[in-house]
Amino acid sequence: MVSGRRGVLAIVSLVFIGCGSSYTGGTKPPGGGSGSGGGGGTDGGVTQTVTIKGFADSPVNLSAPSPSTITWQNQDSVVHTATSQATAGSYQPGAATGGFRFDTGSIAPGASATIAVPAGLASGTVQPYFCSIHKGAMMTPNPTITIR
Ligand SMILES: [Cu+2]
Repeated sequence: MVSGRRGVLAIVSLVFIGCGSSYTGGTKPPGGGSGSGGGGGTDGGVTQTVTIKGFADSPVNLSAPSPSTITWQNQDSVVHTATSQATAGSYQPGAATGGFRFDTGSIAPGASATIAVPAGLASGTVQPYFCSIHKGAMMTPNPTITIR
């Protein structure tokens, strides 16, 4: 009987874990992880986080491998996006020459969104982006991703 109860508890906790994993509310230490050393060779295994707080993306210029993954974490009380633009200040969705197009869509307060940096991008390529809601009203209106 005890074992039966344990079984139920195990199932319940598994369900909770399952739900929890889809919500990326975990507290990752922002930025600092340049020392992600070791695990080389995994395809796109690098994930970096940009924090949006006080209408500012931080770091404002992110250096990212190709391929890799970037997550934006919205710590403001308003909705933001991270949307690629062809030219800094155009505030029109697009991609820079040799860059890549992306759009997180609306990121609710407290939520996060992830995009993939595709493989095969040339080192040194600069891809600017913007918040499609606040545009020039952001403290960092034209943050960038630079392929390293
Ligand atoms: Cu915004």
